[in-house]
Amino acid sequence: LSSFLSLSFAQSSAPRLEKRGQATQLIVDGKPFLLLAGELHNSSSSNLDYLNTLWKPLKQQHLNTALVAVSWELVEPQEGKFDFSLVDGILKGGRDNNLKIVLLWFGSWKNGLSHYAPEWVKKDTRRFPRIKLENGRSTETISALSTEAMNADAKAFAALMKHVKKADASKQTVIMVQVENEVGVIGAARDYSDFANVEFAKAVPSELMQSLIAHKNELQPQLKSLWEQNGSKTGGTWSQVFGKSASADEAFMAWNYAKYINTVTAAGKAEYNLPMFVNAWIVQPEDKRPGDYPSGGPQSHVHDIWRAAAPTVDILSPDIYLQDTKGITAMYKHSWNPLFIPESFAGLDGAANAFYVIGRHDAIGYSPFGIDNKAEKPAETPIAKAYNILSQLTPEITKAQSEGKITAFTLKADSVQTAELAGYKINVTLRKNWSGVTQASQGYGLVINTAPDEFTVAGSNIDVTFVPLSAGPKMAGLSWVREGIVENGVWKPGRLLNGDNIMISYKLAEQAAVNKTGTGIRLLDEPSISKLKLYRFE
Ligand code: N0T
Repeated sequence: LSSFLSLSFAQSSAPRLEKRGQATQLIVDGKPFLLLAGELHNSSSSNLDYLNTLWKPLKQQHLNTALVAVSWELVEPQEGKFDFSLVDGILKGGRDNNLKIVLLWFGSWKNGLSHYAPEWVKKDTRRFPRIKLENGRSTETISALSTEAMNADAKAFAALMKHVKKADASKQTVIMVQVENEVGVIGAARDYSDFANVEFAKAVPSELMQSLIAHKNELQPQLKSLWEQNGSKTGGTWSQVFGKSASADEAFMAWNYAKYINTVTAAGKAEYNLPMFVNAWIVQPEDKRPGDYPSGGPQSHVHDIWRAAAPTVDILSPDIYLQDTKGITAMYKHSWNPLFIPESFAGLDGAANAFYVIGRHDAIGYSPFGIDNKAEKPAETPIAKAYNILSQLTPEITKAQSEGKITAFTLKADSVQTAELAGYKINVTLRKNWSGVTQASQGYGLVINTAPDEFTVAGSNIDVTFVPLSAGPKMAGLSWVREGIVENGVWKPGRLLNGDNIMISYKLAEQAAVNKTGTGIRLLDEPSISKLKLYRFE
């Protein structure tokens, strides 16, 4: 009985994704958790002496989580012989340094290729067939249509998750797992091996057709129009349903990758049911067709195919190495897909993105890639400063996410950005000086509605004004602004900000007339938190 009790306790309290109000959140130790994370370089966790030099600066950068690779080649160097010593070292490093861990399973694929498969898999190309390109050339990529490879990968991943459960379920260092890394065919739109050609000529599985039909009104626009352009068929071959273009090839590969990964994920979850996600190497501006970018990976235009084929995958995530964070995150956040950014920028861009995705899209977290790059002063990096603020505000932010009472901004150009929240239109511009001249090239911030007419504003280098949207006096000014910090979960008020420390400008009267706003709040370069109350006047 006691073992039954402890087992069910461990299971019921395991990290999980849960819909709380309007947001899907990652629940860790019973509370919503924001991943203020960073991903280590690919080889950093292949040697413990090396890895152990990296932990300290992560904590100094205010990270609460590290994304760390675990590779198939090191976990199962010989078939059926498992070695989890590196995994144990990663868990110990996380615990000793008070960091949660997200494991990245580099199994069959890493950036499209199969470099992380064990040697016994790599060299057995009969048992584990490779993708062939259109010109007949072989590749270093395991075919997503290989059942043998899928089962071998699933076995290894299940063994990993079984070990993690045994070693960690009572401590919960590992809070999420990424299955594979940036999958998809590179160099061709699909697998052109003989067996893949045979499959491609067959009918689209009815399981997929049924799912597309069931979700007809919420399909991603690109897939929807592709389907419609080809006559909205409810069955037929891939080319009949999705057309003669490379898009049919990509749809076919998406189905096959997602099916394969669903099997791997399900095998892992059967051992230890942690939240699991996949990540996409997204389409780059210079890419012309699938295969220029990994074809079949979880691109937003094939999300509906992934949704149908991989129900055990909890999140389809974008790796963002492009400037258009707003466009990309909008494409990845759906009513059924929470947002998590496993790879992106550090630096000022990263600081701004972290605020933006968490405050605007209810993201469960953010993670710059290559976080183990040596920083001169880790505690002073833009990410450190942003995460410091976000970690202080985490309970307030996650509550506001679930209540729909938070918004966020990131801006580089000197234009006004707006959002509506709690009966106000919020205008945000880059920080100006007293004479109205822009003082920064990147600004970011989040705004939380805490009570009627009261807000928490946090961030850096922005001016924020409020315009009432409800009936009554048309302008809003500041009743008061109070800076502060959160210590051990408690708001510690600092100075009352006024005079030069709010958004004062000699153009105030003009600004009021033109923008129809009263005085607002100015966040300086050093990221900070303030609370404020508005009053209304005419
Ligand atoms: C990422 C990272 C790491 C032609 C690159 C980004 C990580 C992997 N791949 O440093 O290798 O493991 O997931 C792909 C970015 C696409 C840009 C292609 C430009």
